Amino acid sequence: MEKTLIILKPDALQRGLAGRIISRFEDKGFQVLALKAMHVSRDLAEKHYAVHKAKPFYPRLMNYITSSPVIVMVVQAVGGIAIARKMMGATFGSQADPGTIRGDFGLSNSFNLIHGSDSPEAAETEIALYFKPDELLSYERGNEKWIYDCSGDTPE
Ligand code: IDP
Ligand code: MG
Repeated sequence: MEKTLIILKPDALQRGLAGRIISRFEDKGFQVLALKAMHVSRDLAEKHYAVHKAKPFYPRLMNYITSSPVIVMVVQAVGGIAIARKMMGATFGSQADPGTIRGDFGLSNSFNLIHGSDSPEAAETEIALYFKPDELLSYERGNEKWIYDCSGDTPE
């Protein structure tokens, strides 16, 4: 099982798309382990996007992510990091394929609705930035055995 950090960015909430985006993760079978609405502080934004500090779009990215509240969540699935990235689509809304979240809901290359961790290392760091360890739930789902074939050693 892989945990990943998903952020429904300010445009997702402002445009009233948050519920539909969350539904896609539920529909796919991801398990939600944590979810909260919050305002991203400048300090947190700088920590989260430190790798982009030198990029030309960095100042606008800082303004964007701190401009209005977000919903941040931790979701889990087998291979969940790559699956979530596929569901999000390409970074630019103008290029993301139809059927993906960015492809279906946005046009902008900057306001692209959603963040998802891009590696296990990033997921661990990002989850720790947004959630305290005791905010992550651990619970059994009643339908787990219909989401995965659990008859073997690992869910398949
Ligand atoms: P990702 O969100 O698909 O992983 P990254 O390259 O990590 O994309 O960029 C982080 C965020 O910075 C993007 O989601 C987007 O909001 C913004 N961004 C990336 N590239 C550009 C750009 O060329 N112009 C404007 N904003 C950008
Ligand atoms: Mg990225």
